Amino acid sequence: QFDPNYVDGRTTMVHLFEWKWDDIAVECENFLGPKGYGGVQVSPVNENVVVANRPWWERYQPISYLLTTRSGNEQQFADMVRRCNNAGVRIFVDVVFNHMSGDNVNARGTGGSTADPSNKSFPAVPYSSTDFHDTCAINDYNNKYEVRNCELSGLKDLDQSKSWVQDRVVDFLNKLVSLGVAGFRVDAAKHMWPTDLEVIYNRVSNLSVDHGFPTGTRPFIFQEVIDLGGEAVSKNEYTHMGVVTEFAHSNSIGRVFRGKDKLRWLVNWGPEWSFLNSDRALIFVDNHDNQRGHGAGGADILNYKTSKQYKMASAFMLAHPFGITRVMSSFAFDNTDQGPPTTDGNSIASPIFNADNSCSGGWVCEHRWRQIYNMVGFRNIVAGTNLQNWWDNASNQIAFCRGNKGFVAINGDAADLNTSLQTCLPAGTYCDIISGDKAGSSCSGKSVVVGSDGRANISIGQNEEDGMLAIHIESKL
Ligand code: ARE
Ligand code: CA
Repeated sequence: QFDPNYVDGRTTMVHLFEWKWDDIAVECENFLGPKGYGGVQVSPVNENVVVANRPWWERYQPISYLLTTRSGNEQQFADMVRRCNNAGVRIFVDVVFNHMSGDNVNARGTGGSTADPSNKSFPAVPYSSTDFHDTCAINDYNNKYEVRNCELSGLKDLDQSKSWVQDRVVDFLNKLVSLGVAGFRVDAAKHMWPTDLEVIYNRVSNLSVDHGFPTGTRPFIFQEVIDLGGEAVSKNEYTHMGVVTEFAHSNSIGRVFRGKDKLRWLVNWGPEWSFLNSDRALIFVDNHDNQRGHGAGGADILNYKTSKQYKMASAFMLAHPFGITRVMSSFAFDNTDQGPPTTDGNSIASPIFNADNSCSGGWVCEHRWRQIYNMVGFRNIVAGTNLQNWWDNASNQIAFCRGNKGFVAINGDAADLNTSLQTCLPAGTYCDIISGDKAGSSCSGKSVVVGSDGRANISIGQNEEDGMLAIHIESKL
């Protein structure tokens, strides 16, 4: 439940927010597999309420556990999981079972089911009012009973201590396991009692041997618990049964790369920043909530719109040994409710791919930015090594090695970085994977000449497109 179950040599998942299953299948084969991504977090797969103007968040209002959404149907989902597994890429499902839909008259679901959420009636499951907590609102995050037994944003709050509810949820999760998924993001875990979750998790089957998982493999479980301190519910209540989303990481990395904290202080990045231990922390620069002002973190969170700082923060996260990393892949948005690009106002549009790997058609595809996917490759290559030879200029210029396999330098100062640094790499000429790619014996970006003492002259101008540089043993020319 703590292991992402990646294929050997892979370390990082990407959240393909609101992508369609058919598009994800192709992406696994054409891009994610070849570039070394380990998995995909997909948007919720079960039927949700249809909301006028189709905001993205309608998918967090379940109507049933039928596998039909705007991303595709069950057959398309099954096909995607099979093809991604074949490409060496795992699928993690965002599962929503703290609640069902909020109030909605004549609610209709994406699979055609009807429901009467106002009366807590969801016949397609079926759930009726006795399966829910009494109606009350969460107003006080210092009261854990309220946080767990009342309604988050008016969403009808399921009672996970009821065996009927447990059975329906376990059936749903086991169905996904039988289709070959590798684990789950548990939405709103903070709003469910750990003892109830434990019962549910323990009843989930081992991963499917028919889909290539070794006998006895537990699903990877990462739980969405927002804990920036100062509330009744602690992230530590959940770490004995799975990994937890570390929002303090998202918040802190945003502050640092927005210039509210110095890069030199990153020297002790990890639990000393009050993060969870590395093997329990699911980390990210931004997620689908806080990139648009939902959830936690507010204005400190970086997203694709502040692209230079965003890429620097992502490079640091991926270069640093701490945590289990997730890359966000967004659609472009102007307001916080806006849903994904569509062809007709309803059907989700497919991304369009440009010659330089980037996307258009309303999709941002941060995971296809060279500075990000090359750092995913970097993380795979240096896996298992320690951070060593930390250097900083007592301000915002930093550098470090990952064993004798990789080196990264970051310049967050309003001044050029131009100095000789220890790279810990064997002598030779290396291609900087941030400014370019290695192709055969040539490099489309900057080259770095490492001497027999491991030192190299490192130069990152303050006005360069990117504020970092990275080389590793496989980028040697
Ligand atoms: C929508 C409308 C609401 C309406 C509701 C019901 O926006 O106005 O009342 O529907 O009709 C997402 C959106 C919500 C949306 C919901 C359902 O963000 O806006 O509501 O879908 O469609 C808390 C939770 C945390 C949660 C965040 C958003 O603890 O679990 O709020 N995050 C997950 C998902 C979200 C999703 C849900 C849960 C619901 O990632 O995408 O909501 O399934 C402090 C606390 C945090 C708290 C935060 C914000 O920081 O520490 O715990 O997070 O404030 O309240
Ligand atoms: Ca609850």
